Amino acid sequence: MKRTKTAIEGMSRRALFANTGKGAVLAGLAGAAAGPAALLGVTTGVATGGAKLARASEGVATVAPGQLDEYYGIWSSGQCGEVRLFGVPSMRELMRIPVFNIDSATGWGITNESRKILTEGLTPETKKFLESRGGIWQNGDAHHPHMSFTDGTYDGRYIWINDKANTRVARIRCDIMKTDKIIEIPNASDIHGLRPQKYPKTKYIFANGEHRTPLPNDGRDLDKPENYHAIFTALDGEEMKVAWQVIVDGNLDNCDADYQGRYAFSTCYNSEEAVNLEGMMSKDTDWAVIFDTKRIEEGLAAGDYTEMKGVPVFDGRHGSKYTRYVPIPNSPHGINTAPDGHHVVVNGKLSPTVSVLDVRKFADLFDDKIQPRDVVVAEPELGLGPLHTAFDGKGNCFTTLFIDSQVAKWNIDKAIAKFNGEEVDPILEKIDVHYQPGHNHTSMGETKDADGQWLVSLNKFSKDRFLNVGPLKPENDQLIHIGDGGMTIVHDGPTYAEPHDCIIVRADVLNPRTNYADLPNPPYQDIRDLMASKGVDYLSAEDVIREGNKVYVFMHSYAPNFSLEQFTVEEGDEVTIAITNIDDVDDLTHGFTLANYGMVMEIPPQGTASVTFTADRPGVHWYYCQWFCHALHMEMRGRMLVKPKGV
Ligand code: RUQ
Ligand code: CUA
Repeated sequence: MKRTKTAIEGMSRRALFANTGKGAVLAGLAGAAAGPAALLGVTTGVATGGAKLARASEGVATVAPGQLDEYYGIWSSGQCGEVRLFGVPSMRELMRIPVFNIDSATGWGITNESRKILTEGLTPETKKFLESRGGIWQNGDAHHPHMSFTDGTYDGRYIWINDKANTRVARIRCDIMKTDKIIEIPNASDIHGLRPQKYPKTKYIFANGEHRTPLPNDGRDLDKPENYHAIFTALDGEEMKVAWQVIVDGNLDNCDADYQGRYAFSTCYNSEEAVNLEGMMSKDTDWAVIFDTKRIEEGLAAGDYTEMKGVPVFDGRHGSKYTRYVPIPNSPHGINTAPDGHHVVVNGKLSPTVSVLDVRKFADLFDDKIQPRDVVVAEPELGLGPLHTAFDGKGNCFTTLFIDSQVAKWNIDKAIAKFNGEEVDPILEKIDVHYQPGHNHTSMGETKDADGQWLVSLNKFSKDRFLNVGPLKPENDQLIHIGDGGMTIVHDGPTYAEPHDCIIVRADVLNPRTNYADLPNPPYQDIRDLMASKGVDYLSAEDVIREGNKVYVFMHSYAPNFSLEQFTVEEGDEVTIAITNIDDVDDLTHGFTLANYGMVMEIPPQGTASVTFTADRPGVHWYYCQWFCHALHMEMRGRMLVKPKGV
C-alpha cells in the first residue's frame, strides 16, 4: 500500500483514541483495564498494626492515580535475567528491560539488533559452544543493577548488571532504557558482585568471579581444587572491555568501591579453598579483600602481569602488593560503602556481626604500617544472618538479618564508640519483615545523596502474605518508610523470581526519551546503512529486493498499516525483514509478529527493527502488529507468501 498522509500524525495518543470510530469503546476499555493499577496507586496498604498504621494512612506512601512517583526503582530479576523498573513509593511495576533473557513481547533474542548485542561480546570458545544451541545463551541470572556515578552520585547515563549464570556483564543505556552492550568476562567463572566506581566519574566496573576454576579452564587440573582460582575483574564501563583482572585467594562474593576513586573491595569466603559446603564453613574467619587500583595501574604500565586470553591478569594472592586481606568473621556476604565516604560495612552472614572498615586507614595498610585488622573500627553484633546494609545519609545503617527475618537499624558512631569500650548500644530499632530478607536498599542510599526516606527490603520468602498460588510462591519486596526516624512497613509487593537487588533513584536523575528520532548510536544503524546502500529510504520503504537466494523486505509502518500488505518469497530463501515505525505520536509502538515462524519484534516510534530467517515453510503466513497501536490495531496485518521450491 502506498503511504498516504494520515490524520493521526502529530496527535497525542489520547486524541487518537477519541477521534477514531472505535475510539470511544477502546477508551472505555482502557479505563477498565486501568482499574487494578489505579487501585494499587491509591494507597500502598499497611502491613503492620497499631500506631504505625496511622502513619501510613496519613498518606506517607500514597501515590494517587495519575500522580507520578518520586523515585525510579531499578530492580534486578535474578534467574528471570531481566531488569524491572518500579515506581517508588507506589511500588508500581513500570517496565521490564530484557537483558540476559529472551523476551516474547519485544523480540529480544530474536531481532538482528538484539542478537548482535547478545553475541558480539562472547569469547570465541563460547560462540563455538553456542553454534549448535541457537547462537545465544537462553538464560541468565541477573543480580546487581547499579548506575553510573559522577562525583559520588548517580548521573543517569547507564545501568550495569551481572549475569552469574553465564559470566557476563551487561549495560543498559538510560536514554532509551534498553540493553546496549553485553560482554562475557574471560578467565572468570560466574560473575556475582558488581559495582561501578563512584568517583570522579565511573570508569571501572568491578565484577567478582565467584567460583574457583582451573586457569585456563580447559580440562586441566579437573580434580585439583588447590589449582582453582577466583578472579576479580575491572572492566572499562564506557568501552565495555576488560581492563585488568586479579587472581585472589578464596571465593569472591560481593564488592563495592570507595568515594575517593582509589580502592575497591570484595567479600571473600572459603579461605579454606574447599569445594563443598562442609569444607567451606570449617574456618571461622574469611576476608574482605581490598584492591588498590592505583598500584594496579602502575603495575599495568610496568608490565607486571600475565596475559591470559588477551587480558592483563595480576597475581593478587596473599603477599601481593596489589591487595590486602582483612580477616572477617565467618563467610561475609554483602559489602556496602556508607555515604559518609569513609566507612565500609562488611556483613557477616554466618557471624551475627558486621565489620566496619575505615577507608582512611587503607593507605597505611598497603604501606605495611598497620596490620590488616587495624582497619576495622567497629564490629557490632546485630542478630542472625546479616546479609546487606543500606544507609540513610544521617549516620545510620539498616542491615537485613536473614535468619531473624528482621531489619536492624543501627548507628555507625555508636558502633565505633562501643568498639572503643564505651557502654553504648548501637542498635536503634529492629523491625520484622516477611520473610528472610536478602538485599535491602534506601533511596539514593549508595550515593553521597542518600536522603533517608525509603527502605526496600527484598524478602526471599512470602509464605502466608499473599493468596496461595501453589507451591511456587512469589518473593515479597516490602517498602519501609524511614523518613521520620522510625521504621514503618507501608507496602507488601509480590515479585516473581528473584529480585536480588535494587537501587532507588530520584526521578529527576533520569530523563528517558519518548521516541528514537535522531538517536545517537542507534541499535539499528547497521540495517539502516544496509538500506541506504541499496538506495532505500527507511522512512518510505516498501521494497522487496532479491539478491540470489537472499531477499530483503523493507517496510515502514504507520498506524494501522504496514507499507506492504503482502510479499512473496521462495522456499529456502534467506529473508531479512526490516520495518521503520514512522509514527511520531507519543506512546505509539508497533510490532511485527510473523505467525508460525517464531519471528517477533518491537518497532519503537521513529526506530527500525529487523529479523532474518530462512523461509523453509511454504504456505501463507500472516504477519500482524502485536503492540496495541490504534483503534484498528487488530487489522494491522499482511501476508508472506512462501512459494514451494520448484513451483
Ligand atoms: S547476593 S542476598 Cu547475589 Cu547480592 Cu546477597
Ligand atoms: Cu501497530 Cu498495533
